[in-house]
Amino acid sequence: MTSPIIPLIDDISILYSEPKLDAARARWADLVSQFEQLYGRVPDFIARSPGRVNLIGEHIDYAGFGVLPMAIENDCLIAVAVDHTNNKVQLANVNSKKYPTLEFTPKPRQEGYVSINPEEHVWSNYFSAGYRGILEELRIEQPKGMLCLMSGTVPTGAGLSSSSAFVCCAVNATVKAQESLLEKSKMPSAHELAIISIRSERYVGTMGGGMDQACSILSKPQSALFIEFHPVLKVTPVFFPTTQPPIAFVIANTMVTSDKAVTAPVRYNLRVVETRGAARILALALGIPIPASGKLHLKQVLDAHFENIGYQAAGKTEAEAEIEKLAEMTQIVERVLGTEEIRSGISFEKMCELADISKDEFTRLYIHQQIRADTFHLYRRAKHVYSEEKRVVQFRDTCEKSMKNQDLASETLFSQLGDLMNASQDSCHKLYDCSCDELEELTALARRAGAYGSRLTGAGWGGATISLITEDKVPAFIAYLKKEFYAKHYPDLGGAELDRAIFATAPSSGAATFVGR
Ligand code: NG1
Ligand code: MG
Repeated sequence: MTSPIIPLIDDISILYSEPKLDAARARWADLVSQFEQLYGRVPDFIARSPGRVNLIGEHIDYAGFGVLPMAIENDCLIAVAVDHTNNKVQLANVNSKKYPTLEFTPKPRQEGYVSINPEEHVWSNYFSAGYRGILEELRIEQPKGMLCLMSGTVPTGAGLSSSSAFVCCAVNATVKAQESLLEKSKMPSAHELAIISIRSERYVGTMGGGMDQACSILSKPQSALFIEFHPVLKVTPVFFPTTQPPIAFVIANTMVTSDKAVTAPVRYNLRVVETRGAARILALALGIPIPASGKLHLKQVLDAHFENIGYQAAGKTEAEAEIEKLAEMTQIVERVLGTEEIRSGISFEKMCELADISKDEFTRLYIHQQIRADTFHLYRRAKHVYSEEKRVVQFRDTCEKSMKNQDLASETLFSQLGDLMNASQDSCHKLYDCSCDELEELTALARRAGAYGSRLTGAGWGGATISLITEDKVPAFIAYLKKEFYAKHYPDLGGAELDRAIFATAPSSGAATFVGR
Protein backbone atom coordinates (compact mmCIF):
# COMPACT_ATOMS: atom_id res chain seq x y z
CA MET A 1 0.00 0.00 0.00
CA THR A 2 1.37 3.42 -0.81
CA SER A 3 -0.19 6.28 0.99
CA PRO A 4 -1.12 9.34 -1.05
CA ILE A 5 0.06 11.24 1.98
CA ILE A 6 3.68 10.21 1.56
CA PRO A 7 4.54 12.82 -1.12
CA LEU A 8 3.24 15.46 1.22
CA ILE A 9 5.95 14.71 3.68
CA ASP A 10 8.17 16.79 1.42
CA ASP A 11 6.00 19.79 2.12
CA ILE A 12 6.42 19.76 5.87
CA SER A 13 9.60 21.80 5.59
CA ILE A 14 7.51 24.89 6.32
CA LEU A 15 6.69 23.46 9.76
CA TYR A 16 10.09 22.59 11.16
CA SER A 17 13.47 24.27 11.18
CA GLU A 18 16.34 22.73 9.23
CA PRO A 19 18.02 20.78 12.05
CA LYS A 20 14.75 19.10 13.00
CA LEU A 21 13.46 18.34 9.54
CA ASP A 22 14.93 14.88 8.95
CA ALA A 23 13.61 13.54 12.23
CA ALA A 24 10.22 15.10 11.48
CA ARG A 25 10.05 13.47 8.04
CA ALA A 26 10.88 10.08 9.56
CA ARG A 27 8.18 10.57 12.19
CA TRP A 28 5.47 11.44 9.65
CA ALA A 29 6.43 8.45 7.49
CA ASP A 30 6.41 6.18 10.54
CA LEU A 31 2.97 7.42 11.53
CA VAL A 32 1.62 6.53 8.10
CA SER A 33 3.18 3.07 8.07
CA GLN A 34 2.01 2.29 11.61
CA PHE A 35 -1.45 3.40 10.56
CA GLU A 36 -1.41 0.98 7.65
CA GLN A 37 -0.32 -1.88 9.88
CA LEU A 38 -2.96 -1.13 12.46
CA TYR A 39 -6.00 -0.46 10.29
CA GLY A 40 -5.06 -2.21 7.04
CA ARG A 41 -5.63 0.92 5.00
CA VAL A 42 -3.98 4.26 4.37
CA PRO A 43 -5.04 7.40 6.23
CA ASP A 44 -7.09 9.99 4.35
CA PHE A 45 -5.34 12.90 6.03
CA ILE A 46 -3.11 14.00 8.87
CA ALA A 47 -4.18 16.80 11.19
CA ARG A 48 -1.42 18.74 12.94
CA SER A 49 -1.59 21.20 15.84
CA PRO A 50 1.46 22.72 17.53
CA GLY A 51 2.19 23.24 21.23
CA ARG A 52 3.15 26.73 22.32
CA VAL A 53 5.55 28.54 24.54
CA ASN A 54 4.33 31.67 26.27
CA LEU A 55 6.86 34.49 26.04
CA ILE A 56 5.05 36.74 28.50
CA GLY A 57 1.58 37.17 30.04
CA GLU A 58 1.05 34.35 32.51
CA HIS A 59 -2.26 33.57 34.19
CA ILE A 60 -3.96 36.61 32.75
CA ASP A 61 -5.88 35.19 29.77
CA TYR A 62 -8.73 34.08 32.02
CA ALA A 63 -8.81 37.58 33.51
CA GLY A 64 -9.56 38.85 29.98
CA PHE A 65 -6.08 40.21 29.22
CA GLY A 66 -3.83 39.90 26.18
CA VAL A 67 -0.94 37.41 26.10
CA LEU A 68 2.06 36.82 23.86
CA PRO A 69 2.89 33.18 23.10
CA MET A 70 4.36 31.56 20.01
CA ALA A 71 3.67 28.18 18.43
CA ILE A 72 6.53 25.69 18.68
CA GLU A 73 7.71 22.87 16.45
CA ASN A 74 6.68 20.19 18.94
CA ASP A 75 3.22 19.11 17.94
CA CYS A 76 0.35 16.65 17.91
CA LEU A 77 -0.38 14.68 14.73
CA ILE A 78 -3.51 12.61 14.19
CA ALA A 79 -3.66 10.41 11.09
CA VAL A 80 -7.30 9.71 10.19
CA ALA A 81 -9.26 7.46 7.85
CA VAL A 82 -12.97 8.16 7.57
CA ASP A 83 -15.12 5.04 7.93
CA HIS A 84 -18.26 5.43 5.83
CA THR A 85 -19.65 2.04 6.88
CA ASN A 86 -20.35 2.84 10.55
CA ASN A 87 -19.94 5.62 13.11
CA LYS A 88 -17.44 3.98 15.47
CA VAL A 89 -14.37 5.88 16.65
CA GLN A 90 -11.01 4.28 17.33
CA LEU A 91 -8.10 6.26 18.66
CA ALA A 92 -4.73 4.61 19.12
CA ASN A 93 -1.39 6.15 20.03
CA VAL A 94 1.97 5.31 18.44
CA ASN A 95 3.11 4.78 22.02
CA SER A 96 0.48 2.12 22.68
CA LYS A 97 2.19 0.83 25.83
CA LYS A 98 1.75 4.11 27.62
CA TYR A 99 -1.50 5.21 26.02
CA PRO A 100 -4.25 2.58 25.72
CA THR A 101 -6.57 2.66 22.74
CA LEU A 102 -9.98 4.32 23.01
CA GLU A 103 -12.95 2.85 21.17
CA PHE A 104 -16.51 4.02 21.30
CA THR A 105 -19.75 4.23 19.39
CA PRO A 106 -21.05 7.79 19.68
CA LYS A 107 -24.18 8.37 21.76
CA PRO A 108 -26.94 10.64 20.40
CA ARG A 109 -26.15 14.34 20.13
CA GLN A 110 -28.39 15.23 23.10
CA GLU A 111 -26.27 12.96 25.28
CA GLY A 112 -23.00 14.58 24.24
CA TYR A 113 -21.70 11.82 21.91
CA VAL A 114 -19.01 10.57 24.31
CA SER A 115 -18.65 10.41 28.09
CA ILE A 116 -15.81 12.39 29.60
CA ASN A 117 -15.11 12.08 33.28
CA PRO A 118 -12.83 14.96 34.35
CA GLU A 119 -12.08 13.10 37.58
CA GLU A 120 -10.63 10.21 35.63
CA HIS A 121 -7.39 11.40 34.10
CA VAL A 122 -6.98 9.44 30.90
CA TRP A 123 -5.05 10.70 27.87
CA SER A 124 -7.95 10.21 25.49
CA ASN A 125 -10.15 12.71 27.40
CA TYR A 126 -8.50 15.47 25.35
CA PHE A 127 -9.52 13.81 22.12
CA SER A 128 -13.04 13.19 23.39
CA ALA A 129 -13.32 16.83 24.47
CA GLY A 130 -12.40 18.10 20.99
CA TYR A 131 -14.58 15.52 19.23
CA ARG A 132 -17.58 16.35 21.38
CA GLY A 133 -17.09 20.11 21.26
CA ILE A 134 -16.98 20.37 17.48
CA LEU A 135 -19.82 17.90 16.83
CA GLU A 136 -22.06 19.77 19.28
CA GLU A 137 -21.24 23.04 17.61
CA LEU A 138 -22.03 21.65 14.16
CA ARG A 139 -25.11 19.80 15.48
CA ILE A 140 -24.17 16.63 13.64
CA GLU A 141 -26.66 13.80 14.20
CA GLN A 142 -24.91 10.84 12.56
CA PRO A 143 -21.16 11.35 12.57
CA LYS A 144 -18.99 9.30 10.23
CA GLY A 145 -16.74 6.69 11.80
CA MET A 146 -13.10 7.64 12.37
CA LEU A 147 -9.98 5.49 12.57
CA CYS A 148 -7.28 7.56 14.25
CA LEU A 149 -3.64 7.23 15.21
CA MET A 150 -1.96 9.91 17.28
CA SER A 151 1.69 10.88 17.62
CA GLY A 152 2.69 13.65 20.02
CA THR A 153 6.01 15.39 20.66
CA VAL A 154 4.87 18.10 23.05
CA PRO A 155 6.10 16.98 26.48
CA THR A 156 3.16 16.50 28.85
CA GLY A 157 2.80 18.50 32.05
CA ALA A 158 5.56 20.85 30.91
CA GLY A 159 3.55 24.04 30.39
CA LEU A 160 3.99 23.73 26.62
CA SER A 161 0.37 22.99 26.07
CA SER A 162 0.35 19.36 25.05
CA SER A 163 -3.27 19.31 26.19
CA SER A 164 -4.46 22.06 23.86
CA ALA A 165 -2.37 20.82 20.95
CA PHE A 166 -4.27 17.56 21.34
CA VAL A 167 -7.73 19.14 21.77
CA CYS A 168 -7.19 21.44 18.78
CA CYS A 169 -5.93 18.53 16.70
CA ALA A 170 -9.01 16.47 17.64
CA VAL A 171 -11.27 19.39 16.67
CA ASN A 172 -9.50 19.77 13.33
CA ALA A 173 -9.42 16.04 12.64
CA THR A 174 -13.12 15.69 13.45
CA VAL A 175 -14.30 18.63 11.36
CA LYS A 176 -12.26 17.37 8.41
CA ALA A 177 -13.62 13.82 8.80
CA GLN A 178 -17.22 15.10 8.89
CA GLU A 179 -16.81 17.57 6.05
CA SER A 180 -18.99 15.58 3.62
CA LEU A 181 -21.93 16.10 6.03
CA LEU A 182 -21.54 19.86 6.00
CA GLU A 183 -22.51 22.43 3.46
CA LYS A 184 -19.48 24.43 2.35
CA SER A 185 -20.88 27.57 3.94
CA LYS A 186 -21.08 25.80 7.30
CA MET A 187 -17.38 24.91 7.46
CA PRO A 188 -16.09 26.84 10.47
CA SER A 189 -13.30 29.38 9.91
CA ALA A 190 -9.97 29.03 11.72
CA HIS A 191 -11.13 31.77 14.08
CA GLU A 192 -14.30 29.82 14.90
CA LEU A 193 -12.31 26.62 15.34
CA ALA A 194 -10.13 28.39 17.90
CA ILE A 195 -13.20 29.49 19.87
CA ILE A 196 -14.70 25.99 19.68
CA SER A 197 -11.41 24.48 20.88
CA ILE A 198 -11.28 26.86 23.86
CA ARG A 199 -14.77 25.77 24.88
CA SER A 200 -14.06 22.10 24.19
CA GLU A 201 -11.07 21.85 26.51
CA ARG A 202 -13.26 22.88 29.45
CA TYR A 203 -14.88 19.41 29.21
CA VAL A 204 -11.63 18.07 30.63
CA GLY A 205 -12.21 20.09 33.78
CA THR A 206 -9.93 23.14 33.68
CA MET A 207 -11.34 26.64 33.54
CA GLY A 208 -8.72 27.74 30.97
CA GLY A 209 -8.49 31.18 29.44
CA GLY A 210 -7.93 30.41 25.76
CA MET A 211 -4.33 31.35 25.03
CA ASP A 212 -3.19 27.86 24.11
CA GLN A 213 -5.92 26.95 21.66
CA ALA A 214 -5.87 30.36 19.95
CA CYS A 215 -2.10 30.10 19.58
CA SER A 216 -2.17 26.52 18.31
CA ILE A 217 -4.76 27.28 15.66
CA LEU A 218 -4.09 30.86 14.64
CA SER A 219 -0.29 31.27 14.69
CA LYS A 220 1.43 32.47 11.56
CA PRO A 221 4.97 31.38 10.59
CA GLN A 222 8.01 33.32 11.82
CA SER A 223 6.17 35.30 14.49
CA ALA A 224 4.83 35.31 18.01
CA LEU A 225 1.11 36.00 18.45
CA PHE A 226 -0.49 38.75 20.50
CA ILE A 227 -3.88 37.39 21.54
CA GLU A 228 -6.66 39.53 22.97
CA PHE A 229 -9.82 37.99 24.42
CA HIS A 230 -12.02 40.89 25.39
CA PRO A 231 -14.47 41.96 24.09
CA VAL A 232 -13.76 39.43 21.30
CA LEU A 233 -10.95 37.10 20.33
CA LYS A 234 -8.43 38.98 18.21
CA VAL A 235 -4.92 38.00 17.14
CA THR A 236 -2.03 40.09 15.81
CA PRO A 237 1.32 38.56 14.74
CA VAL A 238 4.34 40.10 16.48
CA PHE A 239 7.69 39.95 14.70
CA PHE A 240 11.19 40.20 16.06
CA PRO A 241 13.59 42.53 14.29
CA THR A 242 16.47 41.03 12.35
CA THR A 243 19.50 41.64 14.51
CA GLN A 244 23.11 40.58 14.43
CA PRO A 245 23.44 38.23 16.31
CA PRO A 246 19.79 37.11 15.93
CA ILE A 247 17.45 36.70 18.89
CA ALA A 248 16.87 33.12 20.10
CA PHE A 249 14.63 31.39 22.62
CA VAL A 250 15.56 28.27 24.55
CA ILE A 251 13.07 26.03 26.32
CA ALA A 252 14.36 24.11 29.33
CA ASN A 253 12.10 21.70 31.16
CA THR A 254 12.50 21.30 34.92
CA MET A 255 11.14 17.77 34.45
CA VAL A 256 8.83 18.44 37.38
CA THR A 257 5.47 17.63 35.86
CA SER A 258 2.42 19.52 36.92
CA ASP A 259 -0.72 17.95 35.56
CA LYS A 260 -3.17 20.80 35.54
CA ALA A 261 -6.22 18.56 35.29
CA VAL A 262 -5.20 16.68 38.46
CA THR A 263 -4.16 19.66 40.58
CA ALA A 264 -6.85 22.09 39.36
CA PRO A 265 -8.83 22.30 42.65
CA VAL A 266 -5.84 23.59 44.61
CA ARG A 267 -3.95 25.41 41.89
CA TYR A 268 -5.20 26.50 38.48
CA ASN A 269 -8.94 26.66 39.04
CA LEU A 270 -8.38 28.19 42.47
CA ARG A 271 -6.43 31.04 40.84
CA VAL A 272 -9.29 31.61 38.40
CA VAL A 273 -11.71 31.90 41.33
CA GLU A 274 -9.39 34.24 43.28
CA THR A 275 -9.20 36.64 40.33
CA ARG A 276 -13.00 36.55 39.99
CA GLY A 277 -13.45 37.34 43.69
CA ALA A 278 -10.97 40.21 43.36
CA ALA A 279 -12.81 41.58 40.30
CA ARG A 280 -16.12 41.73 42.17
CA ILE A 281 -14.72 43.46 45.22
CA LEU A 282 -12.87 46.02 43.09
CA ALA A 283 -16.03 46.67 41.07
CA LEU A 284 -18.02 47.34 44.25
CA ALA A 285 -15.35 49.72 45.55
CA LEU A 286 -15.25 51.61 42.25
CA GLY A 287 -19.02 51.87 41.86
CA ILE A 288 -19.03 49.64 38.80
CA PRO A 289 -22.35 47.85 38.28
CA ILE A 290 -22.09 44.07 38.25
CA PRO A 291 -23.40 42.78 34.87
CA ALA A 292 -26.76 41.00 34.87
CA SER A 293 -25.01 37.67 34.30
CA GLY A 294 -23.19 38.27 37.59
CA LYS A 295 -19.90 37.51 35.89
CA LEU A 296 -16.99 39.83 35.41
CA HIS A 297 -13.22 39.64 35.20
CA LEU A 298 -10.37 42.03 35.96
CA LYS A 299 -10.17 43.40 32.41
CA GLN A 300 -13.85 44.38 32.49
CA VAL A 301 -13.23 46.19 35.77
CA LEU A 302 -10.42 48.17 34.14
CA ASP A 303 -12.52 49.07 31.09
CA ALA A 304 -15.56 50.06 33.15
CA HIS A 305 -13.51 52.17 35.54
CA PHE A 306 -11.81 54.25 32.85
CA GLU A 307 -15.08 54.71 31.04
CA ASN A 308 -16.70 55.88 34.29
CA ILE A 309 -14.08 58.49 34.97
CA GLY A 310 -14.07 59.64 31.33
CA TYR A 311 -10.39 58.82 30.75
CA GLN A 312 -8.80 60.74 27.87
CA ALA A 313 -5.73 59.35 26.17
CA ALA A 314 -4.91 62.74 24.65
CA GLY A 315 -1.51 62.81 22.99
CA LYS A 316 -0.60 59.30 24.08
CA THR A 317 -0.05 56.23 21.95
CA GLU A 318 -2.37 53.29 22.54
CA ALA A 319 0.38 51.46 24.41
CA GLU A 320 1.18 54.48 26.60
CA ALA A 321 -2.47 54.90 27.52
CA GLU A 322 -2.80 51.20 28.32
CA ILE A 323 0.31 51.26 30.49
CA GLU A 324 -0.98 54.28 32.37
CA LYS A 325 -4.32 52.59 33.04
CA LEU A 326 -2.68 49.38 34.22
CA ALA A 327 -0.37 51.29 36.55
CA GLU A 328 -3.37 53.07 38.02
CA MET A 329 -5.20 49.78 38.51
CA THR A 330 -2.30 48.42 40.56
CA GLN A 331 -2.65 51.51 42.79
CA ILE A 332 -6.34 50.80 43.17
CA VAL A 333 -5.58 47.18 44.05
CA GLU A 334 -3.18 48.46 46.69
CA ARG A 335 -5.87 50.72 48.16
CA VAL A 336 -8.84 48.33 48.00
CA LEU A 337 -7.30 44.88 48.44
CA GLY A 338 -4.04 45.79 50.20
CA THR A 339 -5.85 46.54 53.47
CA GLU A 340 -4.88 44.76 56.66
CA GLU A 341 -8.07 42.73 56.49
CA ILE A 342 -7.53 41.34 52.97
CA ARG A 343 -3.81 41.61 52.25
CA SER A 344 -2.62 38.29 53.62
CA GLY A 345 -5.57 36.20 52.55
CA ILE A 346 -9.22 35.70 53.56
CA SER A 347 -11.66 32.85 54.02
CA PHE A 348 -14.30 31.86 51.50
CA GLU A 349 -17.00 33.31 53.79
CA LYS A 350 -15.18 36.62 54.05
CA MET A 351 -14.61 36.79 50.31
CA CYS A 352 -18.34 36.30 49.65
CA GLU A 353 -19.26 38.87 52.28
CA LEU A 354 -16.92 41.49 50.80
CA ALA A 355 -18.09 40.62 47.30
CA ASP A 356 -21.69 41.10 48.48
CA ILE A 357 -22.84 37.73 47.27
CA SER A 358 -24.12 34.60 49.00
CA LYS A 359 -21.85 31.57 49.16
CA ASP A 360 -24.32 29.59 47.07
CA GLU A 361 -24.52 32.25 44.41
CA PHE A 362 -20.74 32.64 44.27
CA THR A 363 -20.39 28.90 43.87
CA ARG A 364 -23.03 28.79 41.17
CA LEU A 365 -21.41 31.60 39.19
CA TYR A 366 -17.73 30.93 39.52
CA ILE A 367 -17.00 27.47 40.86
CA HIS A 368 -17.78 25.02 38.11
CA GLN A 369 -15.18 22.54 39.25
CA GLN A 370 -14.20 21.57 42.73
CA ILE A 371 -11.99 24.05 44.61
CA ARG A 372 -10.14 23.20 47.80
CA ALA A 373 -8.74 26.14 49.79
CA ASP A 374 -8.96 27.71 53.24
CA THR A 375 -7.48 31.03 52.21
CA PHE A 376 -8.08 33.18 49.14
CA HIS A 377 -5.34 35.63 48.14
CA LEU A 378 -7.08 38.37 46.24
CA TYR A 379 -4.57 41.17 46.76
CA ARG A 380 -1.51 39.39 45.40
CA ARG A 381 -3.38 37.74 42.53
CA ALA A 382 -4.95 40.97 41.28
CA LYS A 383 -1.66 42.83 41.63
CA HIS A 384 0.06 40.18 39.52
CA VAL A 385 -2.60 40.30 36.82
CA TYR A 386 -2.53 44.08 36.27
CA SER A 387 1.27 44.33 36.46
CA GLU A 388 1.75 41.32 34.18
CA GLU A 389 -0.49 42.83 31.52
CA LYS A 390 1.53 46.02 31.74
CA ARG A 391 4.64 43.98 30.94
CA VAL A 392 2.88 42.32 28.00
CA VAL A 393 2.01 45.72 26.53
CA GLN A 394 5.58 46.92 27.06
CA PHE A 395 7.05 43.76 25.51
CA ARG A 396 4.88 44.03 22.43
CA ASP A 397 5.48 47.77 22.11
CA THR A 398 9.24 47.27 22.36
CA CYS A 399 9.17 44.65 19.58
CA GLU A 400 6.99 46.80 17.36
CA LYS A 401 9.05 49.94 17.88
CA SER A 402 12.24 48.12 17.08
CA MET A 403 10.69 46.68 13.91
CA LYS A 404 9.96 50.23 12.78
CA ASN A 405 13.21 51.71 13.95
CA GLN A 406 15.85 49.13 13.22
CA ASP A 407 18.59 51.28 14.78
CA LEU A 408 17.60 50.54 18.35
CA ALA A 409 20.81 48.83 19.48
CA SER A 410 20.09 45.12 19.70
CA GLU A 411 21.76 44.92 23.10
CA THR A 412 19.27 47.51 24.40
CA LEU A 413 16.36 45.65 22.83
CA PHE A 414 17.37 42.30 24.33
CA SER A 415 17.92 43.83 27.76
CA GLN A 416 14.54 45.54 27.72
CA LEU A 417 12.72 42.35 26.73
CA GLY A 418 14.77 40.26 29.14
CA ASP A 419 14.06 42.58 32.09
CA LEU A 420 10.33 42.25 31.44
CA MET A 421 10.61 38.45 31.38
CA ASN A 422 12.57 38.47 34.64
CA ALA A 423 10.02 40.75 36.30
CA SER A 424 7.29 38.39 35.13
CA GLN A 425 9.07 35.45 36.76
CA ASP A 426 9.42 37.40 39.98
CA SER A 427 5.72 38.22 40.01
CA CYS A 428 4.73 34.60 39.23
CA HIS A 429 6.87 33.52 42.15
CA LYS A 430 6.04 36.12 44.76
CA LEU A 431 2.53 37.23 43.91
CA TYR A 432 0.99 34.33 42.05
CA ASP A 433 2.69 31.45 43.90
CA CYS A 434 2.94 29.42 40.71
CA SER A 435 6.70 28.89 40.61
CA CYS A 436 8.65 26.13 42.43
CA ASP A 437 12.23 25.53 43.61
CA GLU A 438 13.34 23.92 40.36
CA LEU A 439 11.91 26.79 38.28
CA GLU A 440 13.67 29.32 40.51
CA GLU A 441 16.94 27.45 40.21
CA LEU A 442 16.72 26.95 36.46
CA THR A 443 15.81 30.56 35.69
CA ALA A 444 18.63 31.83 37.95
CA LEU A 445 21.14 29.52 36.25
CA ALA A 446 19.89 30.65 32.84
CA ARG A 447 20.58 34.28 33.72
CA ARG A 448 24.01 33.32 34.99
CA ALA A 449 24.63 31.57 31.67
CA GLY A 450 23.96 34.79 29.79
CA ALA A 451 20.20 34.84 29.23
CA TYR A 452 18.79 38.37 29.08
CA GLY A 453 15.62 37.05 30.63
CA SER A 454 14.28 33.74 31.85
CA ARG A 455 10.89 32.76 33.19
CA LEU A 456 8.47 29.91 33.64
CA THR A 457 6.08 29.33 30.79
CA GLY A 458 2.52 28.03 30.99
CA ALA A 459 0.70 27.44 34.23
CA GLY A 460 3.87 26.79 36.28
CA TRP A 461 4.28 24.74 39.49
CA GLY A 462 6.85 22.83 37.46
CA GLY A 463 7.14 22.43 33.71
CA ALA A 464 9.40 24.42 31.44
CA THR A 465 11.22 27.75 31.38
CA ILE A 466 11.80 30.04 28.41
CA SER A 467 15.00 32.07 28.12
CA LEU A 468 15.93 34.89 25.77
CA ILE A 469 19.48 34.72 24.45
CA THR A 470 21.29 35.42 21.20
CA GLU A 471 21.72 32.69 18.62
CA ASP A 472 25.53 32.62 18.83
CA LYS A 473 25.38 31.82 22.55
CA VAL A 474 22.85 28.97 22.34
CA PRO A 475 25.29 26.01 22.29
CA ALA A 476 27.31 27.25 25.28
CA PHE A 477 24.10 28.16 27.12
CA ILE A 478 22.64 24.69 26.66
CA ALA A 479 25.92 23.04 27.65
CA TYR A 480 26.03 25.11 30.85
CA LEU A 481 22.50 24.19 31.92
CA LYS A 482 23.08 20.52 31.10
CA LYS A 483 26.07 20.56 33.41
CA GLU A 484 24.72 22.77 36.20
CA PHE A 485 21.11 21.63 36.31
CA TYR A 486 20.45 18.36 34.51
CA ALA A 487 23.64 16.49 35.47
CA LYS A 488 22.96 17.38 39.12
CA HIS A 489 19.22 16.71 39.30
CA TYR A 490 18.84 14.04 36.64
CA PRO A 491 22.20 12.29 36.24
CA ASP A 492 20.56 9.45 34.32
CA LEU A 493 19.09 11.73 31.70
CA GLY A 494 21.16 11.73 28.53
CA GLY A 495 21.19 11.52 24.75
CA ALA A 496 17.97 12.18 22.89
CA GLU A 497 16.00 12.37 26.13
CA LEU A 498 18.14 15.23 27.39
CA ASP A 499 17.88 16.97 24.04
CA ARG A 500 14.12 16.82 24.40
CA ALA A 501 14.40 18.52 27.80
CA ILE A 502 16.44 21.52 26.65
CA PHE A 503 16.34 22.90 23.13
CA ALA A 504 16.24 26.08 21.08
CA THR A 505 12.89 26.73 19.47
CA ALA A 506 11.76 28.56 16.38
CA PRO A 507 8.25 29.92 15.83
CA SER A 508 6.16 27.33 13.98
CA SER A 509 2.88 27.86 12.14
CA GLY A 510 -0.66 27.17 13.29
CA ALA A 511 -2.75 24.02 12.97
CA ALA A 512 -3.47 22.57 9.55
CA THR A 513 -4.74 19.42 7.89
CA PHE A 514 -2.60 17.63 5.32
CA VAL A 515 -4.40 15.67 2.65
CA GLY A 516 -2.85 13.42 0.03
CA ARG A 517 -2.78 14.54 -3.59
P1 NG1 B 1 -0.87 25.14 30.45
O1 NG1 B 1 -0.66 24.76 31.84
O2 NG1 B 1 0.38 25.32 29.72
O3 NG1 B 1 -1.84 24.23 29.78
C1 NG1 B 1 -2.60 27.07 31.22
C2 NG1 B 1 -3.88 27.49 30.48
C3 NG1 B 1 -3.73 28.82 29.74
C4 NG1 B 1 -3.12 29.89 30.64
C5 NG1 B 1 -1.84 29.34 31.30
C6 NG1 B 1 -1.22 30.29 32.29
C7 NG1 B 1 -5.41 25.81 29.57
C8 NG1 B 1 -5.68 24.90 28.43
N1 NG1 B 1 -4.27 26.49 29.51
O4 NG1 B 1 -1.59 26.61 30.36
O5 NG1 B 1 -4.98 29.23 29.25
O6 NG1 B 1 -4.04 30.35 31.61
O7 NG1 B 1 -2.10 28.13 32.00
O8 NG1 B 1 -0.85 31.48 31.69
O9 NG1 B 1 -6.19 25.85 30.49
MG1 MG C 1 -2.47 22.46 29.14
